[in-house]
Amino acid sequence: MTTVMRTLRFVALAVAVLGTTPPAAIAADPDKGAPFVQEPLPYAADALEPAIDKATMEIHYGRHHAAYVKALNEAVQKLPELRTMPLDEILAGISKLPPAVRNNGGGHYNHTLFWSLMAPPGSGGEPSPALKQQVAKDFGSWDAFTAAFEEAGRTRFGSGWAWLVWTDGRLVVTSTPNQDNPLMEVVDVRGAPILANDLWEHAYYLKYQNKRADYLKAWWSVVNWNRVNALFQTASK
Ligand code: MN3
Repeated sequence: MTTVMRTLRFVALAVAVLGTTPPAAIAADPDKGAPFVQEPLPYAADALEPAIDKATMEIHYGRHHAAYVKALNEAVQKLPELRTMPLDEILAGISKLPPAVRNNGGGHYNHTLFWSLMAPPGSGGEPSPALKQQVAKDFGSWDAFTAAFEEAGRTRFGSGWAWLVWTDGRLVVTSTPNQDNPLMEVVDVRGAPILANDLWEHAYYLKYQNKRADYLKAWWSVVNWNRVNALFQTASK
């Protein structure tokens, strides 16, 4: 990789962290034996307290997400055509690929997006007027939207994700099992992810134990609305 390419890659990462590109921009690096890379957390492990405790973040990022990236890299060793494909393109055709790519590719994509959708309390900004207007149109009110999002999280049985998705010119709340996501052609609601919350017990169990509903309520305090606004703007234009 040349210095220019490295610089471009750094700029792309910086732009991604600042929230002006869609989450699809997880590129594989064919120069590497392991093409998929776990980028650094955009904040310290204790930065999301009290909603999410430091130990949970350390284990979630350092073990769970890292394991998805490792297993995805192992899975694509046997599928060389995937080694140069952006992850969003891989996920869009997931029904033709092995379960290891679905589970670990989804896991890598979802967690990379998830970290970017959170920020230390008080630093994530506010929902934009455009987002608020669209939410009012599609859900009736902001409170109706947050209630629907929490309900999607509460009622997903077992492990999965709650989503706010832009699809067919409107915002929809949905949930997926395991590491599936709205990019995959196999899910109920396909579209552009705008907001996502991790419903796996590993995301909250140390602090909240069986009280998933309490985690879902506390989580609003660490949403990075600046990032959500940018994803909505990109998806809806
Ligand atoms: Mn997780």
